Amino acid sequence: MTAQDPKALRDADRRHHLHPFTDNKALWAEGGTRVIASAEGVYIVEDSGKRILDGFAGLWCVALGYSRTELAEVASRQMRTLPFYNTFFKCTTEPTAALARRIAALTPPGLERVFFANSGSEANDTIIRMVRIFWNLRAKPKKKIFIGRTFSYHGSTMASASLGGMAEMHEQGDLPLGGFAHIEPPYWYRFGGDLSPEEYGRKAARALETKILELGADHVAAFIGEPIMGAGGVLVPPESYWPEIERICRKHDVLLISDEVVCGFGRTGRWFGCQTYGFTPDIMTLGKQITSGYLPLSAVVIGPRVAETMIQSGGEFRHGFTYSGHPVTCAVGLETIRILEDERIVERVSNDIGPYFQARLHELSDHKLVGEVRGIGLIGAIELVADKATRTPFAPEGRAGLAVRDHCLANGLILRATRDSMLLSPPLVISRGEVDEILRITRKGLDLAALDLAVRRGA
Ligand code: PXG
Repeated sequence: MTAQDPKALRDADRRHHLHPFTDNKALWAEGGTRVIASAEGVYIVEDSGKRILDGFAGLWCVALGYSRTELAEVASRQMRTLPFYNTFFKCTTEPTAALARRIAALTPPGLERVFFANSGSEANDTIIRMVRIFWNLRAKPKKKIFIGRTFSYHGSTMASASLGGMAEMHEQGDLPLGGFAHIEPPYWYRFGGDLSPEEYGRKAARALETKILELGADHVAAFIGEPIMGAGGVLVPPESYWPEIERICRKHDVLLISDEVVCGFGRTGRWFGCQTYGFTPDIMTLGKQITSGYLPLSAVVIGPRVAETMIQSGGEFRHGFTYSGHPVTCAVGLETIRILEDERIVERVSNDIGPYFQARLHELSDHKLVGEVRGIGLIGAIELVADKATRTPFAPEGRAGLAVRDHCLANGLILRATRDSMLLSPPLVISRGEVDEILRITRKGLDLAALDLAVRRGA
C-alpha cells in the first residue's frame, strides 16, 4: 500500500480505522473518507490534488499555517539530541523547563506554575484532580462540584466530557459523572430575548450564583468556561459577562478556570482570551495552538493560591503522563511562541487581519439565511435562521448548517457547522486575499444552500 494506491488506502481505513466523532457506518455509505495528502500555507491538499482553503486551522490549532519548516527543524534537532526523557524522577529537560518559563511569562501575573500533558482532555482531567486535592488540603473536603455550561466542550475523557455540556455526548457512557453541574451559556442571540446584550450578560452570569446557592457554596469547587465558547458555537459573551462571573466566584470562594484551548495563543487578538475579557483565572487550560498543532501538547497553568497550597503542603502529586513535558513537543512549543512573538502575529490579529476578517464577515449579515454574525479576532460564527425577524431556527436543527458546509467544501473551503452556526477560525497567518476567498466561497455556499432549502420547503 503506497500513496499511489488510493483505493487500497481507503480500504485499509474502512476496515481498520475507527474514526473519532464520526458515524462510522454512515461514513462509508456516504462515500467514505477524504485522504488529506499534504498541506501548504493555509491550504490542505487531497490525494486527488484538490486544494482546499482551511478556514478552521485544522481543528482550531494550526495557528502558523502548514508550511513552517522551522518547527520541523526544531523537532528534528531535538529528536537527534534527546528524543525522550521523562520528567518524573527528579528529572527535567531543557525544552521542558524553558517552555514552562515562557508560558509563565506570557500568562497573567501569578499564574506561574505549569503542568504538561498531551491533550486538552488530559489537561482538564488533571485540573479536576488538582482542584479536589486543593480543597482537601484547605480542609474543605465537601467542596467537590464543578460547574460548567450547556453546549460547552472541554474534552472527551469521562471527566472532561462531564465538565462539558453537550447533551449528545452525555448520552454516551452515562455522563455526566457525579459532581458536575451546568448552567446556561451566554448566548444572547438565542436566549437574550428583549434584553440588551449587556443586561443579558449580567443575567447569564447570575445563573452561576443561583446554581452555587442551590448547591451550597460549601459544595462547589470550581467554575470552568472558555472565554469564547468554541465548538459549542462560537458564543461571544457580552462585555458584562466575565467581570460578573469573576465577582461571583470570588464572593463564594469558587475557583475560576479559563479553558483557553481554543482562545489561547492569539486567537482573540490577545495572547489569552481571559486578557481580552479582563479577568484573572485561578487556573488555565492550554492546548492546540501551543504547538500550532504540529505535535500534541497541552498545559495546565496554575495560579498562586492552588500552586502554593499544593507545593507547601508537601507530599507527592500522584499524577502524570509518560509524555508530560516531552522534550520534542516542548521544543516545538517554544519555537511556535518564538515565531508568534518575532512576527508580531498576535498584534496583527488584534490590529490588522482580525478587524479585517470581522468587517468582511459582518458583510454577510445582509444574507437572507443569516440571523447573526459574531466574533472577535480570528474567530467567528454565522448563525443561520429560518426567519430573521423572529430569530426562528431551522427545523430540524442542523440541516441548514450541513448544507452550507457541504457547498463550501465542494467550492474549496473548510468551515464547521455546529447546530446551524457556521464556525470559522482560520490560521492566524492568513492574508487579506485569503480572507476575501473565504468570504467569496461562504457567500456562494449560503446562496446555494438557500436554494436547496427553498426547494425543500416548496417555495
Ligand atoms: N477544551 C476545549 C475548549 C476544546 O475545544 C478540548 C478542551 C479538548 O482538547 P483535546 O486535545 O483533548 O481534543 C477542546 C477540543 C470541534 C472539535 O469539532 C473541537 C475540539 C476537539 C474535537 C473537535 O470543534 N476541541
